[in-house]
Amino acid sequence: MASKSGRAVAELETEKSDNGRKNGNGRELMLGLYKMLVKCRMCDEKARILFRQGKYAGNFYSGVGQEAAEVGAAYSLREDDWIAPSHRDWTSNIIKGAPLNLCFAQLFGKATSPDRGKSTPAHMGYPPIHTITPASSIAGQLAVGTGVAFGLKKLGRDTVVVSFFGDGATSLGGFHEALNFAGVHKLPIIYVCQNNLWAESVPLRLQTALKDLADRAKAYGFPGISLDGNDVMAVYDASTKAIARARAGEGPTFLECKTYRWYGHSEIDPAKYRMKEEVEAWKKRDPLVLFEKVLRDKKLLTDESKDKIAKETTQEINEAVEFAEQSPYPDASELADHIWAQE
Ligand SMILES: Cc1ncc(C[n+]2csc(CCOP(=O)(O)OP(=O)(O)O)c2C)c(N)n1
Ligand SMILES: [Mg+2]
Repeated sequence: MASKSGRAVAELETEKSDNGRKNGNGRELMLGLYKMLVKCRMCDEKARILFRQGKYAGNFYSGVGQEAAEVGAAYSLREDDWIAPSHRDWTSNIIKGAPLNLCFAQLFGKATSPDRGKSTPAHMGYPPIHTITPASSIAGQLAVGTGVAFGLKKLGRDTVVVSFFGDGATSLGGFHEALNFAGVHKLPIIYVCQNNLWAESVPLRLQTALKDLADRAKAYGFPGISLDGNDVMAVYDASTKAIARARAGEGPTFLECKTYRWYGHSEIDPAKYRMKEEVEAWKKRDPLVLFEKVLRDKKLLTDESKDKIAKETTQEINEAVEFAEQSPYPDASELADHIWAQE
């Protein structure tokens, strides 16, 4: 798939900032995207190590390999916009601006986490930054995100929702009901499908006879676009346009990001159902390495600046892990607190 990076950057050179992240400057934008990709990759890899060290219970669903789709889709969101993440989107909280301390406290189930240790580790939401705790049932979160978009429209706000989900979710009834409703009511929502070819051990060819999942949007009367989900600028470009469309009241867009998860469905899945060759071929299309090459060609990244970014990120992560480790577990007495609204 051809990269859209060149066009996207040229357009962004003249674009005005609406979230403090674009700064009307392609250079700053690209470096910002790169740093976020690195942060998501390093946090995710750290989360995997911590799980294997037995530092926290439950499970973890790694998004390594899918960072360009995650970062590209959510990076240009405004503070007051919303994200409805699924099980593999723990890092969407990081992209939206959650402090790393809270993200790692969430994994550890500590009292300092946003839900005070109530949800399963990777099911993180954080109300102040408008990320919604994932619903565990696949496609369940699509109804929640769509409901929030409906509420925003009723309130007359120009805020939008990014809904993240996988290829497997598109086979379930909840997906079709949510998209149908959003099409009818022209809701301000961007449906971002991370098509990683597998739903746990079920391959895409047993999920659908379609070649492009984006074609599903035709049935609901709004645009569907298939993208190289490992090209961060291509995803950013498409997502920025979809967000602008949603803000203008023109309704939803479906973005299918074709990508791949490097590891098992979760940390307890050795993923023996996949061919080694398939995994290796996708690893050669590492979204970070692909973008690094773009930056080096534009003289925006050197060995030195790359090392500096990695070192600073490592330190930030280490401090957050220490905070999480030292935080107390919630007291048993608060088991039933924060579940029902207080009178
Ligand atoms: C309704 C329902 N069925 C099954 C599960 C178990 N489950 C959790 S994630 C998952 C796979 C989802 O695949 P996909 O939507 O492609 O997302 P991915 O895991 O690839 O990111 C399954 C089957 C569930 N949580 N909910
Ligand atoms: Mg999948």
